[in-house]
Order: sequence, then C-alpha cells, then structure tokens
Amino acid sequence: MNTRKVSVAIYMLMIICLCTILAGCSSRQDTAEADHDVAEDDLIVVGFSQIGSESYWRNANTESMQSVFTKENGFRLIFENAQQKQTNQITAIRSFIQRDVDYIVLAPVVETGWDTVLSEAKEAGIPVIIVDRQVDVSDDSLFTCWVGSDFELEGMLVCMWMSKYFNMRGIQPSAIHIADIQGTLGSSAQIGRTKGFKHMSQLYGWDVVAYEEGEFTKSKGKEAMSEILASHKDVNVVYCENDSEALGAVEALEAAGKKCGSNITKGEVMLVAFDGVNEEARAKVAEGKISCIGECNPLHGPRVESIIRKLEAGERPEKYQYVTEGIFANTSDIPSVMISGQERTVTVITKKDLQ
Ligand code: GYE
Repeated sequence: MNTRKVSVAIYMLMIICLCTILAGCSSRQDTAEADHDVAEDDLIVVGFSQIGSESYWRNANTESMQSVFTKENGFRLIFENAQQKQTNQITAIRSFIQRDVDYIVLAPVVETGWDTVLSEAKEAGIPVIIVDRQVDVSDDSLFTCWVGSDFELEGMLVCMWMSKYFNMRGIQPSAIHIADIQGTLGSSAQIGRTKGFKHMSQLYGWDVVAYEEGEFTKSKGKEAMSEILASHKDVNVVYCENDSEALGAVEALEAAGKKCGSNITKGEVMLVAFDGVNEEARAKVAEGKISCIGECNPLHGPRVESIIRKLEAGERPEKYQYVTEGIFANTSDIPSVMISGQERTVTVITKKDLQ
C-alpha cells in the first residue's frame, strides 16, 4: 500500500470508530430518554384548583401544596388559580377531567354550586379531594374526602377569649358594641366564623352593631371598616374574619384618628381576627393593636399528600379530617379556653418572637 492508500484507510477507520462511538452514545441517550419517559409516566398527576391569592393565608396554602406535589416526590401538579371566581374553578375542573388527571384537588371558593361538575368528575372516575373550605352537595359520594379547619369552632374560641377578657376587666356585655367584617359570603370560612360569632354574641349579650363584607382582603377590610365607622361611632370591638381584613381595619381606624388596642374603656377599639399566618398581623398582635387571632392552619399540602398515598395504597381515608388549632394573643392573662371539654392553648406573641 502506498502512503496515500494507508492514510485513506486510517481516515476510514477513524470515521467508522467515530460512528460507532456516536451510535453508542445515541443509543445510551435513547435509553436515558426512555427511562425519563417511564419516570414521567409513573408520576401521579394532580390537578389543583386554588381559590385565588386573596390573602397571606392563601399564599401560604399554595406554597404548601406546591412544595409537596413535586416531581422529586412523584407528582406532576397542574395548578390553576381561580382569582376568587367559581366559574374559573368549574372550567379548571373540566380541563382536569379532559386531561384525565389521577386526582382533582379543589379548594372551593363558596359551598354551593358544585353538583354538576363534581358529577362529571365522578363519571370520569377521578377522585376529588376537597381542601380548606367545604362543598355543600346533595350526594356526598361526589367527593372522596375533605381536610380543613372547623371555622365555627374557631369563631367560638375567639369569642370565648374576648368574653374572658371582658370579664377580667369588669366590662359589662352591654358596653360591647361589636361589628363583624365578614369574609367572602357563602364560603365555609365566612359561614362558620359568622355562625360562631352570632351564637356567642347572643349568648353573652353583646350589642352587635353591624355586619359588613370584607372579602378576606386588606383593601375590602379597610373599606368595610370605614363604612362601619361612618354609621356606628360607638363601635369599640371589631371581629375581622381574617387577618388581612384586620390589617385594613387598623388602617381605616387610624386614619379616622382612633387607637387600636384592648383598652376599650379608655376609648381604644379592640380588633380580633383569624389565621395568624401573616408576619405583619402577628407584629400587630405583639404591638397590641390586634388583641387576639384564632389560629387557622394553611399547611394542607402534606395532609392532602397523605390522603393520596392512602388512596394509592387502596386504603380508605377518613371522610372529614379536621385540623386542631389554638389561639394567638398579646397577653398571657388567659392561658387557654375550654370548649366541649377540650382545652385550646393561647400562644402569646411578643415582639421578641418576631425578631
Ligand atoms: O382564613 C382567609 C382566606 O378559607 C381558611 O380564606 C380560608 C380563609 C382564610 O382567604 O385568610
């Protein structure tokens, strides 16, 4: 072989080697892709229809769900934010059905109006897990189970705390002129907290001056407080159905030259609220501007995950799962409140806790 022929042969050999290496690589890549596909197929697909992002509580709840339903954890999450509109939630559920998800998780904005769409999910054989607020349906086989808080109990606990506080200070029930800034009308959180409030205020004999809707937002809470102040100058206690509303109410009260605090005999306006999630609201407790907050726990992600794991294992999770909650306050004067023979602890929030 002459030198030219030798170099052509070497060149050909190199090309063959290169092709073989590339072929190897690509087949390895194919396998890797196939592995990847298999892994994707193994994921449990969860469609979650969230109410919106109306409050700090809601954002903490979204984060809790998103942190659990990850690929690493074996899930694929399809997240839909409904901007507080039931029609958006119904559209989202229909799209989950079309995509044939494994589970539908619904945080319903209001209680009624779910029968049709949940029947569609049932027909498609997709289990529905309700989280946070509840649904009011004619047939409870339309959902697998629910996990969330007992909102009426939360309301009663906060009222019991107030009553103990007033008694301790020797304040007569007739001297309590109290307004309720309600949450989104028709939502379980509003229905329960308003019911607890109505029941206890009647029982204690407080003078209820107004009910105003605050939609669970700071801006609406502020508007509601201004409305109340315009027609009820004597209001000295405000029951806000979440802490976003309470922050708005503080702004409205201060803009009107009022002082927020527990000392109602000295002209202060006492505010109570729910959630205890928001740092700003917790700081207001430590400062004494919000007197008491009924705890509402938003960390439902792991709870829903454990329900799904049970269903995957062929087990039957409990139909209704209530979360146990306590109270936050700015004073240790009332260490706990008792309800139905059960003690609920009062956790004191101090400025030191917030640093
Ligand atoms: O209290 C409020 C939120 O449904 C428990 O909704 C939830 C409530 C919560 O917007 O802050």
